[in-house]
Amino acid sequence: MKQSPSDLALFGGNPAFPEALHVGRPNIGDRERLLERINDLLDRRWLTNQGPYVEEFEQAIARHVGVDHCIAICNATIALEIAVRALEFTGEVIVPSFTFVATAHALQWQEITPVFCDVDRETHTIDPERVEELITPRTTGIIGVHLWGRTCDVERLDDIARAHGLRVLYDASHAFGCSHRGRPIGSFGSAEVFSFHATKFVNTFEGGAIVTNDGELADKIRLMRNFGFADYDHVIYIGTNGKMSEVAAAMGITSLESLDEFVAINHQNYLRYREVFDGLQGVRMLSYDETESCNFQYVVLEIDESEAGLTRDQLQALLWAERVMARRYFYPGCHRMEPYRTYFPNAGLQLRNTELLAERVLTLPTGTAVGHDDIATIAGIIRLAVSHSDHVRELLETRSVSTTP
Ligand code: T4K
Repeated sequence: MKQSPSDLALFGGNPAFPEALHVGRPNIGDRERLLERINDLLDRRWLTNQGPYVEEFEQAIARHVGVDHCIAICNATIALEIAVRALEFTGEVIVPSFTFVATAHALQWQEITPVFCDVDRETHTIDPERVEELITPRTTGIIGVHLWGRTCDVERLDDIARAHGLRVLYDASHAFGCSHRGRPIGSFGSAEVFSFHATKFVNTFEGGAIVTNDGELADKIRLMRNFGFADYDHVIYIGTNGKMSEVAAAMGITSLESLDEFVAINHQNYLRYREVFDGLQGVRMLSYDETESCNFQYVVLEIDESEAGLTRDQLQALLWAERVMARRYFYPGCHRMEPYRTYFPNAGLQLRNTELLAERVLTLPTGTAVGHDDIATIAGIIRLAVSHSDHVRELLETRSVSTTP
């Protein structure tokens, strides 16, 4: 069960935050335009099943990332499942463990074995060197995750895939609006999947999309998204219901209109956080390559206990008590979640960087709901905690505050 800040109340909450500050607080965009669009779709009485807003949203996404095909889906998890099936992955697929569990579930749900691969210590993305070691005769594909919007080593992954006759799918849930060597994320591998969940900087409440330049694959995905219907009463393929609703697409279109503003705010927040954490021992903030397009939607810290004097979990407990709901993405790593921990109890032995990062990473609130004053206060709490780490540890122990929220 998730705990609320009051379960952890240590200092009784920070007066600067009468309401908790959350990671993933949605960006809303132009509320009036959204409501106009909702009125339009109600007037039209066309609420789902490839309505005009979904068409418009798909075209806008395809244009934005420079691909031929965008298929809007009800969420990124179903999008991954459909893409996995459309790419005819079977047997084993190599995937990082340091990701949101949906990446692994999309495979296991279809009885395909996710073979967990370690990530690179610096980039947090799948390590191509390790990928090669995991290829077996049963391997049919690789899923790379552009974690935090920082892109995978797509060139190396492509080379490996080509050499072994594999296909690559990218989970680009974090990477809409990002680029790799100047090319927008969306056209790498056989297909890429975006998430437009409420917590993403561009959102459709719930939503996702598959983008590809492969026309045949796109046709298959469109069929799969709609029960395999090729026409009225005419089913030619196995399919599911992966459709996006009109209200979701209306939110998406509205959200896209504010994309530049959202990125600018995330960027400013990122720069502000960098400034305030500069030189703070044991607290390392992940940087983004500013020569690339970037959405800056995650502010990611690595806490090194030996220097900070506090574990990541102790710091998180303190922040929660102060109503800053920092998150341990992606703890504890998919391989330590069910059913994978039962299936592969020793997987961690091969996942050194994953294990390390799962213990150290903490993400902080950003987005349009977070102001510069909030950032200064959050940083102030963290600085204070690190500079008085002995005292904080003692407090956490004496007040028996759980350090594992
Ligand atoms: N692949 C990757 C790499 C992903 O990160 C994700 C999703 C997926 C695939 C699958 O995409 P989708 O199928 O969801 O489209 C959240 C999101 O639900 C999830 O979409 C996201 N990644 C993941 C990183 O974060 P939780 O379990 O952390 O959600 P929850 O309910 O704890 O909310 C997160 C934070 O956002 C909280 O601090 C509260 C805040 N929040 C959330 C919602 C929904 C709000 O303030 N308002 C809201 O409306 O998974």
